Amino acid sequence: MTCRLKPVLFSLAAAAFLSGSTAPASPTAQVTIEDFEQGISPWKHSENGLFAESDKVHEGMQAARFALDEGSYAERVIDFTDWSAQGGLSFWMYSPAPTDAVIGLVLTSHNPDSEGWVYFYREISIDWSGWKNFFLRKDDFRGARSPSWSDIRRVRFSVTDWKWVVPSPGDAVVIDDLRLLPKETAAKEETK
Ligand SMILES: [Ca+2]
Repeated sequence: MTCRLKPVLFSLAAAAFLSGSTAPASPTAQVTIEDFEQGISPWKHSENGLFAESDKVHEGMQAARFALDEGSYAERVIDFTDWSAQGGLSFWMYSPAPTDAVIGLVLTSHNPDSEGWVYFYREISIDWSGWKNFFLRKDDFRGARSPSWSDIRRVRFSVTDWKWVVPSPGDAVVIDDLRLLPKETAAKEETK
């Protein structure tokens, strides 16, 4: 009888553990938004705008190559939408050489009182070579039409959408490891 109870107890413990693992992330947890290990299929993108990348990778086996051509964009729906307790966004980007390109990073939100595109955004100048780690706090973004950090629905890289973007035809960057940051580590943007 005792022996037959053990699997039940184990199952209960496992169930408790598993249910705990699906609870909302705490402010101290890192949340992976995209590591590209499953490819680029969740991404909607312009023709020739995004490719799976397995040569230049920051972590794991895959990343994504984003073209800096005019009109290029890539975006995906985000599973983890409530960023209110998180500190900011981290990602790695590789640029083979400095360019004059300026792209937009967009976090699409929602505002029931607005019919327009509701989003946070910031520009990124592709002016370095090698891997660069972006640590972006919430106040590093600007907002359009009163977006909310508790309702972030999509992430988008864009060489379109605004007059201030600057394409660099024929060039591309590699993106990897988009993560939400715990509050205490989202201190600054830095290059490594
Ligand atoms: Ca990866």
